Amino acid sequence: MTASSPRAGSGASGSMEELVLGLYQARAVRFGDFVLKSGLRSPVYIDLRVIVSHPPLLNQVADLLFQTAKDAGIKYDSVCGVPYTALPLATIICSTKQIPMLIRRKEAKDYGTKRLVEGTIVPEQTCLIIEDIVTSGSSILETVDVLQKEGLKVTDAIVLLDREQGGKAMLADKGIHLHSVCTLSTVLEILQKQKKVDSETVKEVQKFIEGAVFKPAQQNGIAPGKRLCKEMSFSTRAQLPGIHPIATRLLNLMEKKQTNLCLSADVTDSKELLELAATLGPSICILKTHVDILKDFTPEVAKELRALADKYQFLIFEDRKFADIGNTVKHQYEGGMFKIASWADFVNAHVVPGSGVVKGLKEVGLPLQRGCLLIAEMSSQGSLATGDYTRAAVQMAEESSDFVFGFIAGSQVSNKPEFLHLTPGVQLQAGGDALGQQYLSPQEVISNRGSDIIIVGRGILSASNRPEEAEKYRKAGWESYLSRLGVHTHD
Ligand code: S5P
Repeated sequence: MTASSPRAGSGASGSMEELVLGLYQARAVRFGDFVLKSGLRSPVYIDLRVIVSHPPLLNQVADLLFQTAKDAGIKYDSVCGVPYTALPLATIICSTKQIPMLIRRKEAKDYGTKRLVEGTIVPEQTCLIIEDIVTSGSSILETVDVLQKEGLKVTDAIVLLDREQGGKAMLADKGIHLHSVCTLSTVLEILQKQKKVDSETVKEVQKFIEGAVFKPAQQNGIAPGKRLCKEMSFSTRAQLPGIHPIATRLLNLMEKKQTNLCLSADVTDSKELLELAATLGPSICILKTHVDILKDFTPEVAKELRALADKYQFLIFEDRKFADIGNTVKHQYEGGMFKIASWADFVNAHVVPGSGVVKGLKEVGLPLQRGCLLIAEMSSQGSLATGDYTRAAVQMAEESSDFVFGFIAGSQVSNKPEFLHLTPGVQLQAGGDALGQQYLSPQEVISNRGSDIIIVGRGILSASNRPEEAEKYRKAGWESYLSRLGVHTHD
């Protein structure tokens, strides 16, 4: 028996119907028009947390999960539920079947001081993972990761409901076999048969699911867990509820000017900077400055740059990379000779100081309706901004989305469409420089790695005809965005 075939643990299809109807009656599965946490609209909403309020259903689900593991012949020493919904399920299984349980802590903040797994860990023993629902498989993988770091073996995961959005393949890619009690197709089939849902809705849900499939890295060339298909357009994202006003402005002007090119105006002469802004202005959505490399900065330069930004409709991004305690960055942002906050639409910050850096910047920037990007990854060789560091940056952004609207990163690091991704280290020709910079093509960055905006400096600045070269980059970036939009379910 394949684990994902429509089945019930007891083997009778009647039990499967009973389960699905139980879930429907408990309102764990609902149909309508929902806006998901990611901002996507969905015709189906599944929330299995409610089953704790229905003890018979809770017991039934726990039993089916256990039976599925048994039928698949999995051998294991302990059980761990993916927090939080699966915790009571794992508890019931372990209590009724007398199996040792492990609890994974979800709070990742105090890595150094807190245990990440509670219970007795016996290295080399096998732990079975229990989960309520799987979409991309990323929650299960997080738990696998934690358990494996503790020396445990993890080979299998049992899930109540597989949404069939690629989670099984994503997990298989990481060596984890996913066994599901039932699939979303089975749920739809049963509810349609029971006349709880009409065929129109079923078709709509099927279309939604097909348009949002996650694929393993080697199939799509991007990191696991990334949304490859059914991309939202920039203008749709501009209207997402709760999106930062700077992101809205930027996305709208990108769509209007058909450009996702940010010019990295790394010149040392103010006149040259203003000339670049005036001649390349129509081709770009952002002009990025390093104001501290200008040898002749005056407040007048900032004023003129601001006027050109308003005339040609681009945003000004001061690439200051703040990286100090909140109180210091506040002064660096607001004062000194550059008074960055008074003219730059947005800035960026390293996350290494912790959330204080964002809090400090926010005190100055929020009243001025400014925004901030966090540096989640860097383009330079040997960058330490990877793995847990990148994840911490994403978490920090999510916690301050009233001020932070995106990332500097080499690829899409968050699948929340309200966050923008800007990628430096871009040239039409691959390669690098002598100081560790590494270049990728616009196509690679936008189409394959899921970023939104290319940041280009020397690729344009070293050309003899800069406006012509900027247009080349604009076209390459925009076409890559369009091709990404055009990719539907299959690549
Ligand atoms: O990881 C990074 C982050 C940034 S903001 N790598 C980068 O190169 N940058 C900046 O992007 C860098 O400071 C420079 O201003 C620009 C890249 O310039 P280019 O000439 O190599 O295109």
